Amino acid sequence: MERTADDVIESFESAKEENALDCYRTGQVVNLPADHEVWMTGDIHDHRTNFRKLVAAAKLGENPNRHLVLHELIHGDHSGPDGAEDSWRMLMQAADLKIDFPSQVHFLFANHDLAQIHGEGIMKSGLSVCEAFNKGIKRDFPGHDMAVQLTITEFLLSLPLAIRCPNGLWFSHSIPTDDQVEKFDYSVFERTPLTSADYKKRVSPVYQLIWGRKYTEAGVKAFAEKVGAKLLVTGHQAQETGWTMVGDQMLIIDSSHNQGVFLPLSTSQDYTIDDLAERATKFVAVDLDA
Ligand SMILES: [Mn+2]
Repeated sequence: MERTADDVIESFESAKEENALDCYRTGQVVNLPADHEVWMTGDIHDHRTNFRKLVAAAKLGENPNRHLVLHELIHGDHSGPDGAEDSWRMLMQAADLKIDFPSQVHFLFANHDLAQIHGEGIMKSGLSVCEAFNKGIKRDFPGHDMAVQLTITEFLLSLPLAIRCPNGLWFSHSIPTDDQVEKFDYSVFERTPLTSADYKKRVSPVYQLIWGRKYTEAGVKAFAEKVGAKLLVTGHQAQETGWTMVGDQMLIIDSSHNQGVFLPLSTSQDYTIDDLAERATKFVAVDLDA
């Protein structure tokens, strides 16, 4: 069924409110309860089969103590001949899922979200992914595209930055680079509401958190110590085989292709990095008809 602009705006507004009211959220961090399950994912980038598998396999309705973490859903490969790209639909499906399961679905703010808010910054095959995204909205909501874009911006700004579990797991889209770890403004995780200064390009804490790459084992260790975490799981960096380790405290996972993985975990069990890697589940191995 095609959705009207009013209907889409209402969904994103309700999901935005659910993000703000998330019963486990304090400031910009979601603190999951003990003895629950959490399925961490990597970037999805409008991979529709993986998203469908994830939601179907998670059976959130039948598993009230199971949480699903979603991030970097937008900017994928579904584009029309006019360059209009379609990933607002996946973002809306995720927003609807948050409305249906407000205490079980949690988002992480990612750099493609920030680029979309700023309306610039990421090119793919010579085209701006943000312009392509807006073009899709313009095509699907003629005359209402600015209102839909605005509600999407507000929804994206409502996403938390990190998730913690009682067993010392920390999830965020990425972490700051080594040279930023010391001076990083860690108060960003507690402050609310954040201001535009917190989202500024390059210099802001949000930007540094979600754009960081090429960190070393020492950088990972320093960041984990600063936030009081034992193990970090992030996305952000593409992984052909699904995941990679950085030292013995960080796992980077990718959910945007069929060799991609998700990570079903307990919020209380004591894990090592090898335990995490062992739990990485390939999307290609998820057979919904079985
Ligand atoms: Mn990213």
